[in-house]
Amino acid sequence: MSKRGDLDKLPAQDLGSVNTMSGDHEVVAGGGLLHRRIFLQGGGLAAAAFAAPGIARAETLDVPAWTKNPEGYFSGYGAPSRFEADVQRGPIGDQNPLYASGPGGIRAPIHALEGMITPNGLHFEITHNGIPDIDPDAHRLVIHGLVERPLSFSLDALSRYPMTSRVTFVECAGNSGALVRPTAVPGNAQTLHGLVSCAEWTGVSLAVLLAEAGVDPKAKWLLAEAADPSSVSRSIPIAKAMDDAMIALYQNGERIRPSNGYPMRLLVPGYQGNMNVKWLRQLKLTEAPMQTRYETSRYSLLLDGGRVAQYKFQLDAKSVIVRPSPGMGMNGPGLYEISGIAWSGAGKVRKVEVSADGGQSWAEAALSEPVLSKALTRFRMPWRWDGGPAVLQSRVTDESGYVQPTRDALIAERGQKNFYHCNCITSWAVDAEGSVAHVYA
Ligand SMILES: Nc1nc2c(c(=O)[nH]1)N[C@H]1C(S)=C(S)[C@@H](COP(=O)(O)O)O[C@H]1N2
Ligand SMILES: [Mo]
Repeated sequence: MSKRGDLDKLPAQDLGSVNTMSGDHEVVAGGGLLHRRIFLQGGGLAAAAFAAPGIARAETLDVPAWTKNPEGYFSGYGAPSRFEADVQRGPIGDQNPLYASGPGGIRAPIHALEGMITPNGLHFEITHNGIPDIDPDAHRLVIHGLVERPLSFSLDALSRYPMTSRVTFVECAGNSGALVRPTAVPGNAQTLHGLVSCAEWTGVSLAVLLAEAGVDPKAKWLLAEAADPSSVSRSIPIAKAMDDAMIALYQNGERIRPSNGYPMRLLVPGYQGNMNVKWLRQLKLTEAPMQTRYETSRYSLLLDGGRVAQYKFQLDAKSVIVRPSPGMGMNGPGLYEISGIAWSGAGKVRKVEVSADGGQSWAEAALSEPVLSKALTRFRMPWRWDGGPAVLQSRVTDESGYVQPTRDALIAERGQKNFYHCNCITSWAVDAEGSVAHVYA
């Protein structure tokens, strides 16, 4: 690939010496899916099998202009190569991504990234009312309510506690919600599924701070409230707070970005994005949930028959193929690597299966290490595209045994009245010209 943007051509790859009937290049499912062992360490044959037209016999080694010009200087804070300028977050709908203030969001370019970590400048963002300009020295986090000792922490004070790090995803409960619409919208991986990102977050375990304040046994919930103009506030079960919640201070090694909650945010791994309260300023321990706006009017699931599923916090397992995906044309028949991301709010990804025939047959993909609990997991699947129409799907199973549902199954269970927690299988149709589109299969 010469560029990473929307109009990429995937590299055409030569079948070379691949024997589709034997050994490591065995066809294991319809549409030309090959055994994942081609990617596993020690497989050894991957390089030869993927020999692409871009690889030529080496005869000369040019000395281009850049080799002769020692240009370029250090910078205090680095930026990506100018050739990567089209790797950008994208607005939601028609909204201007450069809004100066107020509510909005911006989606991560998941189709243009690799591995499991989202660079900080590309992490998706949702803000319900602007991005506050918080002075870290003046900011305080207050823990009060049903505690023995109400406490107020400066950023400095928090930084004196032992810190922990964990790699975890944050996903908006509204991510992928367009898939409940009656007809398939012509979106791509970013516009349909870009409200998820994954970072290494470092901070202080919430259990440590709660122990410091002394939890009253009557406390069953805590209200987490923000210092931004939207005052996002959510009720968090005390069990989650004591389990793996964190007051995050760092994002991928540096201070959290202003738009992601600087100088501190609540992190509740695997729970609805909205509960990861950014710009956190108070935790109030209570006996019961507080029925805040963001757990009543929003982020609750309206079901058929006038019922509402409230306090469904955990995000169920989801996966999506990002390469190929709409906007990336195929470049002739041959071998391709299908690459995608999978995650689950319940724990680790156990396996991802891929189909090239619209779900009639499946083959297991290779998972890239490390596979971490409640983190994005990269999967890869070797595919020999014969140049004909194909429908690509991925289906994740998590360590709890939960299997990502088909769209029909999800709608049968929940109806189409709400778009939250939409985690059904996505279908990308590849046509004979090699263009890729979002379809319902
Ligand atoms: N204070 C505050 N916290 C917030 C929000 C907000 O608008 N204000 N948005 C929430 C929503 S809806 C989501 S999906 C996540 C997004 O986190 P991110 O912007 O770091 O990706 O933050 C949550 N925390
Ligand atoms: Mo969200």
